[in-house]
Amino acid sequence: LDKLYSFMIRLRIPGGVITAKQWQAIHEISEQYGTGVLKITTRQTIQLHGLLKHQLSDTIKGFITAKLDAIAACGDVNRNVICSSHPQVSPIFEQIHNYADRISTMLLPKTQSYYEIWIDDQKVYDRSLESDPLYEDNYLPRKFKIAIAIPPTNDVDVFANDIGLIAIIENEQLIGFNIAIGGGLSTTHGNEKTYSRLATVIGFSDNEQDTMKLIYEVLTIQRDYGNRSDRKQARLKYTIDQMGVDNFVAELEKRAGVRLQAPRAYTFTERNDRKGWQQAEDDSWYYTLFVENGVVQPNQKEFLSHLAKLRLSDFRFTCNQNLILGEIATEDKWMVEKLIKQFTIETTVSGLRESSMACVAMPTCPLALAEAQRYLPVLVSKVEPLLVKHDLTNDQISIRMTGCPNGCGRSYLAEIGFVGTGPEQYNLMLGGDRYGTRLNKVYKAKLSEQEILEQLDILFDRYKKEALDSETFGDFSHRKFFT
Ligand code: SRM
Ligand code: SF4
Repeated sequence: LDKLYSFMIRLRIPGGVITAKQWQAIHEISEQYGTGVLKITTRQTIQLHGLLKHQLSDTIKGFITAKLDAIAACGDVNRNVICSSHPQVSPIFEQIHNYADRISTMLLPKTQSYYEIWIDDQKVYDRSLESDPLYEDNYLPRKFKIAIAIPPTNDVDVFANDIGLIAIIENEQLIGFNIAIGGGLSTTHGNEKTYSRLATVIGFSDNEQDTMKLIYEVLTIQRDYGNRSDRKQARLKYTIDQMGVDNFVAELEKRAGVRLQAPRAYTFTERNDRKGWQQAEDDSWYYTLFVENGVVQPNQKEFLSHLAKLRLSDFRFTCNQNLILGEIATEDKWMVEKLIKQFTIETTVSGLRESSMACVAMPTCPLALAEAQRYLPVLVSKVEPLLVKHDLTNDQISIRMTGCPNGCGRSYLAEIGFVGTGPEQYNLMLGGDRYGTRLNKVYKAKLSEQEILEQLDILFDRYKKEALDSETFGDFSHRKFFT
């Protein structure tokens, strides 16, 4: 008897928007071939587990028929390009959002082997047409990530990316992007040479063609200078620190033939999703559904399937692992409201839970040292009474957990971060800010649940008594323990 191999598939959905028809296809594929569980990821897409080897070809054909693909969703290439999700943040949201798709397309590997392998195993393209000036024969030394933030929201955690674009908007016009490079979160326990790094803002570009050239050439520099002998030093953040930011920028400007301007001012004042009903400038309606840690619950899945069949909305994934039902016409809103009631979708959760995020970790992630997605909801239920005790119930403190130091749930950018160190054991990280612009640091290492709860009890008590006016928990911890 052969082994029963199973796989995970992650889709490439730049900017995270799909049609109702595509949602229906994903739903059906998950029922027919997967475990039935749909997981919204921290990079605005969806992944399915438990896909069996002998059904893989049919599964991928199903996605291709729905005009969905998994190309470059993993591997040493540019990954899913993410973008702020809430159209209400700007009247020119759509214009900026379109960049996600264009950048993703520009940076796709040229090989057509995906279709060759999964459609019919026939050579469908002439290899000579596949030469790839970007990835050449070696691809990148490591994965590569790009995010576009539309201030005032930093829902994408723009500084965690190899390239971060910050849209600069004046008088409701896009005047260009600040460009940040070299963000990345992963560390390795016990390896001092690894570190989390926020992307450095290197300048501003006011011309679309220049912006695209600059993005492209950051990748070619990483391709040519990135470390190919030590995988732990291969991300762009290490290449930049090895070269020095100024040298990197000089090389970038030379390759792109573009001179960067001084960065423009911007402010981030939010990171969470705007839950519930919101209306955009064009009067269409958006409903944001809280999906705890991105795991779509059975009642949510049924609701979404019903809704998808009615074709009343599109479906948008957020980098906070939630789901937005978008572009709902005013005359259709009542129907969506009716379904929301029918499937008991509207839930009230605490500010803490709403601001929580966890990576997958156990049981499917082979790198997990501790639980995350299955355990954070339990821990939050135990922390909530502490917030009540200290009269902090309405506080939206960000709390994130990852099962290992790779940081897939971006725990290094939380006010309260947990990084798994072993079974039922976590580093408690403090001092990150609420909007993803400052990294946290280890406050106490290798804590059990009981120790975590004891520490948080003491910390909330001190925060309540010693915080400055409007000081967030993250800023308070940073001031008290790390300055
Ligand atoms: Fe991740 C590897 C899950 C976002 C840093 N990540 C993995 C793997 C594929 C484990 C593996 O290599 O075998 C995980 C699959 C678990 C499973 O069972 O499904 C995994 N990463 C995820 C997701 C699904 C977490 C989630 O709960 O949403 C996220 C998928 C995003 C997507 O749609 O593409 C996810 N991963 C991230 C992020 C956050 C981000 O990009 O904003 C990070 C930190 C940012 C960064 O890249 O620095 C992240 N994942 C990693 C790393 C460390 C990379 C490094 O620089 O060393 C690994 C391990 C690796 O690449 O060797 C990793
Ligand atoms: Fe797995 Fe670690 Fe990523 Fe969590 S942070 S999904 S445990 S690789």
